[in-house]
Amino acid sequence: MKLLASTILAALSIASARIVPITLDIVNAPGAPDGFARTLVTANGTYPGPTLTANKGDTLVVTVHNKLNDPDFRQSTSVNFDGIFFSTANSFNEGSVFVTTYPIGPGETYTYNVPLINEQTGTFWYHSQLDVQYVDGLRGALIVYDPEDPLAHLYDVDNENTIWQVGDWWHNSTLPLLAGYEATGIVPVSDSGTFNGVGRFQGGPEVPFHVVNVVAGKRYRFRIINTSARNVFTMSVDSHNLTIIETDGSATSPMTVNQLDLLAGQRHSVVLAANQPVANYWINAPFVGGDPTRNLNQNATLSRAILRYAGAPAADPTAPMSLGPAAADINITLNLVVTAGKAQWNVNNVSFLAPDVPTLMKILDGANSSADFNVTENTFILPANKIVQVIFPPSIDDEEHPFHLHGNDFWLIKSNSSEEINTANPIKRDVAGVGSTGTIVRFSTANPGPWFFHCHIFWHFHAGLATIMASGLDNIRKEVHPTPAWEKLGPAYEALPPSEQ
Ligand SMILES: *[C@@H]1O[C@H](CO)[C@@H](O)[C@H](O)[C@H]1NC(C)=O
Ligand SMILES: *[C@@H]1O[C@H](CO)[C@@H](O)[C@H](O)[C@H]1NC(C)=O
Ligand SMILES: *[C@@H]1O[C@H](CO)[C@@H](O)[C@H](O)[C@H]1NC(C)=O
Ligand SMILES: *[C@@H]1O[C@H](CO)[C@@H](O)[C@H](O)[C@H]1NC(C)=O
Ligand SMILES: *[C@@H]1O[C@H](CO)[C@@H](O)[C@H](O)[C@H]1NC(C)=O
Ligand SMILES: *[C@@H]1O[C@H](CO)[C@@H](O)[C@H](O)[C@H]1NC(C)=O
Ligand SMILES: *[C@@H]1O[C@H](CO)[C@@H](O)[C@H](O)[C@H]1NC(C)=O
Ligand SMILES: *[C@@H]1O[C@H](CO)[C@@H](O)[C@H](O)[C@H]1NC(C)=O
Ligand SMILES: *[C@@H]1O[C@H](CO)[C@@H](O)[C@H](O)[C@H]1NC(C)=O
Ligand SMILES: CC(=O)N[C@H]1CO[C@H](CO)[C@@H](O)[C@@H]1O
Repeated sequence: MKLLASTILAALSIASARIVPITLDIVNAPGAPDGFARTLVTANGTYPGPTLTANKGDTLVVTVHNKLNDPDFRQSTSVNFDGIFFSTANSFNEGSVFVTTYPIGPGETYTYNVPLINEQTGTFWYHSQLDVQYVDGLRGALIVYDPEDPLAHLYDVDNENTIWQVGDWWHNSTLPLLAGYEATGIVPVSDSGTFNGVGRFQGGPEVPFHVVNVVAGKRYRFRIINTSARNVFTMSVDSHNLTIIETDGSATSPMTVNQLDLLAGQRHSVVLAANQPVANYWINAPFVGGDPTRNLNQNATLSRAILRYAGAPAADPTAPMSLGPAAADINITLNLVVTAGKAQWNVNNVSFLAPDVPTLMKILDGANSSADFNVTENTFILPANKIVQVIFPPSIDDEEHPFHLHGNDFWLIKSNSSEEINTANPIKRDVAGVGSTGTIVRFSTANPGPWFFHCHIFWHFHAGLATIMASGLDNIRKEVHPTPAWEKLGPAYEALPPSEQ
């Protein structure tokens, strides 16, 4: 009897598996996600592309017609189904160009046959896997539903309207951005963040924020996808908690938080109980990624959407656009990367080289912007009297780097030894380990100066693992009056024979 029952069940589940035919036309299309008009690379003309859905065990048959024809963009393409498992036998349909396949040329069609294996369910996405092409817009959600979801009792609503796609957005297209990156080593800083394809930039038009409609009394499963190419998004909803029930396609034991960070390529399902008074509430999606002073269009506060209860007016929330607890005025992400096989370290792809003329002297002589410093000086220009948050994403090597700030101390918001983010009563110190789990610190620029911020392993320091946090340059010029003895050091040093330098 037992054997028979399981045979019937197996037969039933095979019978319920469907073929899901999907057509995607990859086209150049005009768009203005954050109000700035440009040409995009899209699936079916929209950013994000159409949401693809399937059930556990289905087979996606995705026919991609490459209709790209704009010579200002790469015209080949390829689609990867991010997070979806592929069997060895089917690895050739996985879409990674020059790893598992070739690109699809313009005018060509390819059909990806994607059986969903291993009972995989959850929140996924698809994107171009040709170089950085997805930055131009070819990104979209892929949801694999579980008709027998063991977590179903935790929520009432889970449909195409409960998907939140947050992404970073650039006004320029990837070919010039890449050229700039290759020339300077500076990863392009995004102009804006988008929430389900809409956003705003500083000084831009007031593009209506995306509205998420809810009905009081119901519980919603929101599937949040970071479709960004760079930025880390921090999600929260005013007056509401979020209960995380899925990360990256795996169910988790429910954990309630008031905000969550979406790290590299992560997806989360969260349950939100619409249990507050009928009104409009902010969904906050501020992001960090690179030095915001390198792109004055960027204002992470404008990255947001509206949670609107049925019965509330069609208006913005009346609450201020808060920055979250103990807000940082400026976020900087520092990525530490070693060049394999070489004694070379980079911070944000720049290997620090000490300038010939000291930074302080350059500032006293009028240097006032990044352009006044060589890229290799990795000098961050910061305003005075602000709180600067430095995020070190998890680093990949096996050594913890003791990062040390000169002239000041910092608050240790997240240490490498803990997942806890403490903005309430963090300790203060001036050295913190940066390692495989990521570190966050905040410092104040109330004491302006060109302050070194570097790895205290001096071999690494020598190999380029250093930056300069230069704050309040006008204040420095006002307050620093070097002595004649200091003024003499430079000419005296320059006059030395190399053997004595
Ligand atoms: C994409 O557009 C094509 C052509 O209009 C259409 O046949 C197809 O169904 C669309 N795909 C999706 C997933 O909506
Ligand atoms: C894109 O980059 C190119 C090259 O740097 C520049 O000439 C152009 O003005 C940029 N366009 C936009 C929209 O930023
Ligand atoms: C959110 O969670 C906190 C801590 O568990 C709790 O004190 C608070 O009442 C919750 N808020 C809402 C709106 O459920
Ligand atoms: C978001 O996802 C993209 C794509 O996987 C990833 O490159 C980026 O680092 C992620 N942003 C972060 C760090 O959250
Ligand atoms: C960013 O936008 C918010 C909301 O409009 C505004 O309050 C803030 O001043 C802006 N930030 C900057 C640096 O202008
Ligand atoms: C800095 O990042 C935090 C999240 O870690 C965010 O709450 C805050 O809004 C960001 N601030 C700015 C100015 O972008
Ligand atoms: C230096 O730059 C700041 C803005 O970053 C500006 O307010 C200030 O006027 C500049 N100072 C000089 C001397 O140009
Ligand atoms: C600037 O950096 C480049 C390497 O990127 C180096 O070759 C050049 O000598 C530097 N110039 C100065 C003035 O330091
Ligand atoms: C901190 O980082 C180091 C180096 O990356 C790692 O070996 C160590 O396990 C990390 N500590 C924790 C608690 O994760
Ligand atoms: C300034 C700098 O370090 N640039 C490097 C950025 O990364 C590329 C690719 O790894 C290198 O070729 C550059 O030298």
